[in-house]
Amino acid sequence: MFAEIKRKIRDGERISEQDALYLFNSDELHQIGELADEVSRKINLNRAYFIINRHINPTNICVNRCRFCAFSRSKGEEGAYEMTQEEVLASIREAWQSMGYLTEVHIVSALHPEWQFEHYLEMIKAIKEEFPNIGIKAFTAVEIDYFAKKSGMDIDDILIELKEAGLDIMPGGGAEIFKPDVRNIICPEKISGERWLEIVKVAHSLGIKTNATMLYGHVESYEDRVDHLLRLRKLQDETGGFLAFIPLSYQSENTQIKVAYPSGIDDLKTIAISRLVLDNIPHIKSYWIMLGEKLAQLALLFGADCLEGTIIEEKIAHSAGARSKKGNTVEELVHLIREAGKIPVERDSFYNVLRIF
Ligand code: V47
Repeated sequence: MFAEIKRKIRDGERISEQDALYLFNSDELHQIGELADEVSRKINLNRAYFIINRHINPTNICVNRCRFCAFSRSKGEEGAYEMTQEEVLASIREAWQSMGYLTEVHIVSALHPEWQFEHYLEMIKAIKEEFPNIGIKAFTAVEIDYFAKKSGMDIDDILIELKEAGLDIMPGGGAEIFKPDVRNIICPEKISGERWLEIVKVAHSLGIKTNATMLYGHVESYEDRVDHLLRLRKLQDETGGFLAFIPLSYQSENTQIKVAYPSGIDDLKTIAISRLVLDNIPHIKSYWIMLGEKLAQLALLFGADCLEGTIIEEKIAHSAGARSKKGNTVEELVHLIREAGKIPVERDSFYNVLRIF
């Protein structure tokens, strides 16, 4: 079976649902990884990317209380916070000063009960006005749906206004696992997987590139993961709008779903199979925040080609017990990539090359 999968991949044929399931159930990690690395090198040569960016979460006050999330709070609850627009701008100024410059901000908020769509629009406008050259990656499909519901506007109009205000691309969060029975357990209040895909499709049709994620290692089965990957592959065939896929390794501390965290083997296998299934998505991110720096480095030999970025202050995974640092230096990211035998490449939000080390 593995030989046949290898033949398909080498002949440029797609692997099927059964093939992907076989790989998840297989113990042939080295072979799967080697094949994924081969594919990765075909797409991205011997490069591994990173970006000088800052993550900002303007609030953690959320009307949805997903059971896997340790970051969100209800209004008035201990630990709930809201940043002012000025605090958001100040955090970018600070990041710019400490890093020398910043290429991107990644903004993911929560579904705040009172903030209106205009608040987010003003945020993007103010950032673009002060930092016209910084790429803005902001708001998941879940937030876009919430803005539309709150304002009574259509998804198209929300996205058009955000784009005009300066939004460059959208992050891939909120996808979790698309299968409804899993979603009903882990995030019953969240929009459906279908709706997530629908909103992303609209974004792509308006020329807004997005990423996609998959949260794995909680209650889902391998079948659910394969279903998730195949739905993304199908949408990408239609739109070509996904830039990167990021498998998110579940962190369970302080959450309502307590399970043993995914093992390193599972993490590497998931990265590798993602690379093999998603033959039409150019980049696979090894998210060092959730994998830990050292496993994320190893994943660069298992099909991943991007370490995301410097991040500076990560909150979502760290609320749930992530053991990695909250941010990283360019020197350390370059070191991790070099020691993996890859060429470190600094990129912008669209994967244009800024610097080759
Ligand atoms: O949407 C929440 C996930 C996501 C937990 O697009 C958790 O470039 C693990 O989407 N354990 C936010 N994961 C992070 C995200 C992301 C990160 C980096 C880059 C990009 C990109 C996107 O984190 C959420 C949710 O799916 N999440 N809680 C948890 N306990």
